[in-house]
Amino acid sequence: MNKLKVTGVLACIVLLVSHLSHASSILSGDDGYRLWLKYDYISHLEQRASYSQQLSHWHVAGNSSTDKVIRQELTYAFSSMLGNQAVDSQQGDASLLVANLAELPEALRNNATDGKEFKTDEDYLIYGFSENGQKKVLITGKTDVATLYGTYHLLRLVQTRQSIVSLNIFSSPKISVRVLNHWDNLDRHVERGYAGQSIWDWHKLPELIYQRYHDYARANASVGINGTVLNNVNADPLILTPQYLEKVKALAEVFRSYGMKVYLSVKFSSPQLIGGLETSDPTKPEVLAWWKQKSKEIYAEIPDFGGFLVKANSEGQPGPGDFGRTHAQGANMLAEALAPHGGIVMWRAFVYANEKNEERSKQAYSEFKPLDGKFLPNVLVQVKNGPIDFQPREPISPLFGATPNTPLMMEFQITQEYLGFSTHNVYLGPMYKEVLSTDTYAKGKGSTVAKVVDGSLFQNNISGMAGVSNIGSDRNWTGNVLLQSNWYAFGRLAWDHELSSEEIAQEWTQMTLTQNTQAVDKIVNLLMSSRETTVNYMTPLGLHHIMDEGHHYGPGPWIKDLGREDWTSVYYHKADEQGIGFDRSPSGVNAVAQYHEPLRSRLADPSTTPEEFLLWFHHLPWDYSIKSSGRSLWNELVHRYYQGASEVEEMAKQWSELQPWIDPLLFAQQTMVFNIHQQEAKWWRDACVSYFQSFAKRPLPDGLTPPAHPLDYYQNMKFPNAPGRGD
Ligand code: GCV
Repeated sequence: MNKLKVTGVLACIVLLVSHLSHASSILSGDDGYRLWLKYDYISHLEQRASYSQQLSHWHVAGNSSTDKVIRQELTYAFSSMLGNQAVDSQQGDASLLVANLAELPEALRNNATDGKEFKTDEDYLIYGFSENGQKKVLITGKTDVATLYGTYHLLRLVQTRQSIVSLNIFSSPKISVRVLNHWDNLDRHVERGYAGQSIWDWHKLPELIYQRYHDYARANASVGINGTVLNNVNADPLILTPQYLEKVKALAEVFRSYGMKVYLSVKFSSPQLIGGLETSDPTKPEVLAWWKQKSKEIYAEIPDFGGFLVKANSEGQPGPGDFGRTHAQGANMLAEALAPHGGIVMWRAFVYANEKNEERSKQAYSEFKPLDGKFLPNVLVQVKNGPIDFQPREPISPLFGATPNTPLMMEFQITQEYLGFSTHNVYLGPMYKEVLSTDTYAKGKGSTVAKVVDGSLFQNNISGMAGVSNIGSDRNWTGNVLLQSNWYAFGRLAWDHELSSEEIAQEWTQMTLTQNTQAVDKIVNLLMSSRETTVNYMTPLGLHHIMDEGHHYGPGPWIKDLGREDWTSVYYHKADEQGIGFDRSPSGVNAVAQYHEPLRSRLADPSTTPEEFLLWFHHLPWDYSIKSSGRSLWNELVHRYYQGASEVEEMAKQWSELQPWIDPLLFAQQTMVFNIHQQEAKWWRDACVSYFQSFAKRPLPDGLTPPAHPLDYYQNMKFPNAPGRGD
């Protein structure tokens, strides 16, 4: 064989091998389906022995369908983590006892509950005690669902290798309604969904119940999520027809055992669209009668139905405004229909209309503030965290703290509509925490958003938090395993907003990815900085809504001339030769007036506005001096774009070093995601820097590599088939 031929053969082999290394057929392993409930075998001998000793005999006292779920979970978890060393046994012999408070022997109940007040049916207690010289653990609460939550807590302790000796953990949810919002259409398209199709196979329901429905409910229960809104807020009225209610009922029956209620998004004009009425005016008796009858029909089939979520008079959806009525009149009519059955209305405050001729960030406040106190007790007004729309960073919505007599429910987005879809690795725990810990000053210092939302600030008797789901039919549920952490973090924070995003990241990592402490630290660091990194390469210094039009995939700061001014990017950044930013101060649209003092004055002045919100509230000259760095605004903007993109490279590098500790399949998949993430962060950087440079007309700071292509290259990129589009 001559040299040329040898080189040729070698090249073929190299090509084949590199091709194979991307072929899934040679890799088997963790595909992410098991989420954080993997229960991997505890390979450390001493650890396993110590847990086995403590958990060797367990007993679940009750016999409800939830108790059966607990039994199944313990059987599965212990056989998986400990080998078949733990057995379901008699109550007297059990070292782990799961039992309802009411059924406990009096002495044990008194000792265990000493000084603890069980305020809700979901509160649980995990209590370690000794009996006849044997160490035991009790999980108890007023209901079987409470003990299910306690069981998941105990399993989490084992999964994160914590001690389960002498436990005395009492936990009570800080928020009562903790729900996912699925923006899933009945044809299985998920609006703003980036993980495949809807997990609800409406066509095959009610007969076909996928195991996935159970696993979905298990995952939710394990983090304390107690409800799900099955369908898109841009609602199809058909959901309320008998044909679909039968399917809803089938799902409700699965979820009930896991403590999850089912809710539905409803179209306000349903009485006309499916009820044959001539109007949907909430003041007309026949309209109320229709909703009452519909509610009766639903509760006859689903006695624990949660209630309705409504998007009204927003982005083309019908609402009470169509009949000259207020949001309160619309919400109250539905609330009246649901009240006899114990249902609630979650009425969204995401409204903005052309006719009002008011700046978009101000409209929700203007419309809802005057309605404070006008809603019935079973109505929650659901408010997005920021005043515009789930941007990588927004100031808080000024509605938080503005309605002392109306409970406000938080709406977070878990799916990444404006955060790079499912190929950008962004852990949202820090963002949720940033919002929740922001001070509204509504009742003086310390009036945090969390206290508004959990009802403690204004003593509301109902509280709620919703997360727009990132779940789809993808085998790994969320399109990218790292993004499972956002579903997880949402649930954990909805239960207890005082947890830190770091501890949540840590427990999620240990349960999902690896037990190696060094690797866990690395991953937690990577997760913790990921959101700030994303803000840097997408929307630094308070820029917002500069994504490409419609689908919101990729950069589009040049977008203009759409049906509405406030759908364009140029409306939001207002870049010109003088400077950049939206003047929402008193010299501009005065959106700051909607906040309480001292926030209002702080945000009114660029020198006291936090830098992360500078261009949200102010239009500033390109040479404005940035306090923290001494750079000019132009140089700072460019610096942050470059910093963000290089941080993603660093994240990818960190990830590549984790190979020894991560399942090979999961590692390979995630590595490919990181490759996309790196490319897209650079794309964001280059497109935005080129575009803004065309106004700033200033050079890039020394030492930076200029964008790879001219501006029109980025402007001409088109993605007509980007996933998750709204209709
Ligand atoms: C479900 C944004 C999204 C829409 C979404 C809307 C809403 O505008 O782009 O897809 O509609 O918010 O929250 O209602």
